Amino acid sequence: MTEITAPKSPVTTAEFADEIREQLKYTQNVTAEQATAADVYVAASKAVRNHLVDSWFKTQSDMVNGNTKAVGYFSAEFLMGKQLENALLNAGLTEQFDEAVKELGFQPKDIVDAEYEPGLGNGGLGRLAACYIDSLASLGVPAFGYGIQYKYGIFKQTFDENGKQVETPDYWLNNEEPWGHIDYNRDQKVSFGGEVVEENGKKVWKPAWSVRAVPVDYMVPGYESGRVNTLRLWTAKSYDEFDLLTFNKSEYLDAVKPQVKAENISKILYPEDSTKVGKELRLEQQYFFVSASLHDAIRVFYPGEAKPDLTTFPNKITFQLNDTHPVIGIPELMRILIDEYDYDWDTAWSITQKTFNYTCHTLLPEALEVWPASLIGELLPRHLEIIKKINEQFEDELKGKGIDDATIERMRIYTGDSVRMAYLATYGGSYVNGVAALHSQLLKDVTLKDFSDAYPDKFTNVTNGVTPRRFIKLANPGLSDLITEGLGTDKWLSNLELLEGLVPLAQDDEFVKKFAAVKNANKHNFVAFAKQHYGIDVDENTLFNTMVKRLHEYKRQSLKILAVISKYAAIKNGTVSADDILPRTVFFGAKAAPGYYLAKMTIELINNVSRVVNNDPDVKGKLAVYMLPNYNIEMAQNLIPATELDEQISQAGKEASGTGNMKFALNGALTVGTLDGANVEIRERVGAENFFLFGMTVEEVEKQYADGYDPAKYYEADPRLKQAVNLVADGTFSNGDRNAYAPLVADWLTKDWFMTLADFSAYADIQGEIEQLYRDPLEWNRKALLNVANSGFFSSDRSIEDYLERIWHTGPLA
Ligand code: F58
Repeated sequence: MTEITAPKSPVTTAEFADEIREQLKYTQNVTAEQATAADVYVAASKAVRNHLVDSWFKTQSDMVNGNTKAVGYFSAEFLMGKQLENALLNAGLTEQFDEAVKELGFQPKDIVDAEYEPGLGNGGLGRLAACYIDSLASLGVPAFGYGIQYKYGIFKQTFDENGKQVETPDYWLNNEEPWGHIDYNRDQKVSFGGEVVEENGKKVWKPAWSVRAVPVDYMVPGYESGRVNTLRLWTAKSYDEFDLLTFNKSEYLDAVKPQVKAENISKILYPEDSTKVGKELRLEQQYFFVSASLHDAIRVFYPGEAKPDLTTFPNKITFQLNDTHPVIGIPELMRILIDEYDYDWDTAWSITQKTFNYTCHTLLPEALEVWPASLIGELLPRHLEIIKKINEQFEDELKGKGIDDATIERMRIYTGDSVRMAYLATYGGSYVNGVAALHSQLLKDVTLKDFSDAYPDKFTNVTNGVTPRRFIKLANPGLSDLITEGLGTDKWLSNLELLEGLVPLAQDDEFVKKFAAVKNANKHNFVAFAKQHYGIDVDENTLFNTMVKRLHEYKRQSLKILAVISKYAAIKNGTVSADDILPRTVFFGAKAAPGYYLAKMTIELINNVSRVVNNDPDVKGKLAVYMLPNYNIEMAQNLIPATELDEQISQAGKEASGTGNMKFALNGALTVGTLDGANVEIRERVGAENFFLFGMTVEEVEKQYADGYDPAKYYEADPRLKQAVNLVADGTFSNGDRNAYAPLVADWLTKDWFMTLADFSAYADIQGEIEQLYRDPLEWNRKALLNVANSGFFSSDRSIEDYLERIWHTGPLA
């Protein structure tokens, strides 16, 4: 096998082992003999960090002193995953680390596993931000990720004895966290509330309270680029002194109230996914990190200047708004320019509009944030004034374009009682992009149609991507070695389109067999992982079929579980002969938002189907179903490489892009999916014959809505569906309790907004095709290999290059 040449590193194994020992001694204060895996993890992490410092400094000074525009990626979420292995890879220290820890008496895997995964994001949007900052650094583009260091990340998920989801707080900072450096000397003051008064003809905001935003810096090393960028996550601290007077009156809790209020701002990540949460604390969080970041960027690019020339600001940095969450940054930059730096409105507007761009990640109207004007007025009175003025200017501009009153009415940013953040972002920035070709088209045709008609040049597409470093190299070392062998180079890790070179090898049966062997080894490894983490015994001689993503009705986990139930019934009834049954293991992984009733009930149903099916001797060895708890990045890195069949079965027109679909294709799974989000582009690239397509198209869905959709009709028409629904209704999966899933069943039969029932027959039918192909391992693996070979487009490096060209108009440092 061709050896992967690690990037040159200045240290030997012996030196790196010494550096770890030094950290153990001087910062961990344990001897090498006393050290546990957790100690070595911290020590090694700090040692790696030290290796990155010089490149980090140089990147920062080149960024500030050069004339390459930087990127500021504003995101309420960065779902980073474990850091150590990634930092080692990008710093070119993997081999030294492996040998050094062995020398210290440990297995590398135990050290890497000792890291606690930070969960500072909900799902796709947060993970995308993490992939993008990895790619920015790898491409050598100077960039900041700006966000919040939540004390509590996404909740930890377990299931109770009835299969219900239980959420427990995830206090990830309970463990020593060697990556973030808290920099008390680069703090920013962020203020809230109060009122706006006029002083000498000028508006002056007199806030009621302030919090101290303190940055925690994470280095973001590029792969083989020699560049290290910064992820700056803000944590909230209180300015208020402890109120001694109140304390002396024995009212201790009242005395600490201001601290508690301030520090609450960065306490918890909202565990919502694609649903709106109109909570005051959330707006406080959004403003908190955006205000601190804007002031920080000015500090960084105009160091020590009391009166900087901020008309040059858009040449220094461009801000990408990751969904609507940071959009309050638009009026905030206006306020900073006008109130703090005395610019006139028009100059401020020109700077602001040039500086911001907006990425939309949804097609669900309810997920576009709308804030009550009263709430903004209370919390940010000056910003509400600015927003109103932006809206006036906007309406004038539209009139000037000859747009009719009814259209203007629909487009208003400020409606009199609320503020539409997506509209503010679209008007207030230079570009708007969707996250897959279909999504961007639907934004133009439907969601933001009026805007696209009025400002066609603003709209563009950047199809999402994922980082091949984490999701191929680290997650799937076996496949990585095979790719390198096949291509004769490891350059594909920074130029993923090179995977195309594998296409001819799909005709080489020996290579395909090696590919199949890698998949089987990954399945074997996952069996061990599943035993260790979940205590389950998975049969590796079955088709590994996976559906992992947030639990949402539009993603249609219901469709999958109904098909599983139908299959179970067919085996039980003997409708399929034993010979015709292809043994399958179905894995689900999904967190539901804590307040999302039907989503939580779906989890409970899956768990109970799992209990019934897995304990039924009649189906043993033929069908098994697992709802794996607490889906996170670590599970993804282990499960995706082991998966053979991936489920991307959302209702057409609802999944903006999906990024799991890309990870699976790149790891050699075949996809069963609808024409939705990036599935469309994946199928185009890997070839229709290498993708299991089923279900209605966007147009067919629209037609059904228009004609009046009746799910009961589908229930009556397909006996397989009828039987599956009946088994849920009759208590088969609830110990005879017919009420247990009544709300879910009622929803399916009377409403079924995402048309699960309408797509059921097509989905059930295509299973036959899937199973037929799987019986021919060589053909299956040939197609799976072609998925890998043709998915190079879905690297986040390519996405970032698209952003550079279409939106940011900048590039790597010289
Ligand atoms: C996801 N959105 C999209 N939102 O659903 C998915 O299709 C896309 O691939 C991905 O973004 C990346 O573009 C998403 O993950 C959230 O998690 C938000 C969190 C905060 C509240 C609103 C939803």
